[in-house]
Amino acid sequence: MTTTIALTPAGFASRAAEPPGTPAAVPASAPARWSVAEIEALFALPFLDLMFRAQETHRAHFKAGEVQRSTLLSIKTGGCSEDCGYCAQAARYKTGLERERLMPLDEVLEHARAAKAGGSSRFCMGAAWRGPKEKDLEAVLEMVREVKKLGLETCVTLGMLDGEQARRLAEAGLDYYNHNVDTAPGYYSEIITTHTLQDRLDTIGKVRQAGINVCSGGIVGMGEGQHGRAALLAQLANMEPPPESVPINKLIPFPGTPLAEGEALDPFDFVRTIAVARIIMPKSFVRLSAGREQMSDELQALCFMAGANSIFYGERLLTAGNTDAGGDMRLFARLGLVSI
Ligand code: SAM
Ligand code: DTB
Ligand code: SF4
Repeated sequence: MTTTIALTPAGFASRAAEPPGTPAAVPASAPARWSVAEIEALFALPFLDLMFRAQETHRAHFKAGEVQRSTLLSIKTGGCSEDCGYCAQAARYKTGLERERLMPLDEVLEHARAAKAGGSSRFCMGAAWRGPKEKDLEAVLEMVREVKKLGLETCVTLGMLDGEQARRLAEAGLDYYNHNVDTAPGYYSEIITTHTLQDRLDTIGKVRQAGINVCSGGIVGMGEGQHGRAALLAQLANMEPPPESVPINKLIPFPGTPLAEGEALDPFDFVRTIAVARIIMPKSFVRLSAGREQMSDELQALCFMAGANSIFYGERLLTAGNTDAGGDMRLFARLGLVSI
């Protein structure tokens, strides 16, 4: 993939078959399966009505104001074989990122101790792989065992897994596996061609089967449109059960990637995405994820009101910057948010 992706593929973002003003059915209680049309109807609610419903749902399932904090660490940066159009770590894009080897265990533990001392409850280790090779997996299993001993919850994101790899991660005591579906089913091949959405779903299935909690979400602001955001959330909400943790990332446009030049998302559409995720996945932790560094305190406060109850905490995500911990703690204090 060398050219910039067209951000509004013909026939995708618009629902031309429906006349404008078609009455939107907004179910009052959760249906067994959410249709994309029902989710679009939620997106179409007046902003304040949507926020009210999201708050009601949030308070019925969680303590208002409690926010979980996870710290991320890139344990293997860059040089990835895949062509995900948003990713600074894909070897094929000239993003200026230096490829690094797998981080040694002692260095990982130093970061984990700092995360624990800073108040994070979960430590997430990410690797820029299509999937782990045997030697790499062995090293990651050791990291999981040792990080757990520090009293932190563990999460890893290593790309695609087979059943045996998932089983071994579970045996090492892994708490969460992050594997995002990333975008709408109908848009996936516009963004990624080196693996399929079905590959991702297969890995998620294996993680579930191994008894590991699922962390799966996506990225918004890649030109998917409101229909695309509804379709992204539909596939998450209709998983049985939905993921325990749902990261909602706002695209960080990296120079050199095919998605570097797209039109920025309206911030209220980002907040709407959080609110709809909260309503249709009432028991999941919804994580306000990538893109927070570019958000004002006021916009983040709206995201918390919309039902976000988890963040990535610490000055780095994987390769991109994140809001600094001091700024986050000041914001928590100003808003009366409590870390869990
Ligand atoms: N290679 C593994 C994989 O793809 O699952 C793990 C690492 S990958 C970087 C983890 C997730 O980071 C992706 O699924 C994507 O949702 C998110 N991500 C990557 N680049 C991003 C960007 N530029 N903006 C927002 N989120 C991004
Ligand atoms: C997720 O959904 N977001 C995190 C985590 N899971 C691994 C990653 C965000 C990456 C942002 C871009 C970067 O740092 O390179
Ligand atoms: Fe980036 Fe993961 Fe895609 Fe590799 S598989 S290019 S690390 S998002």
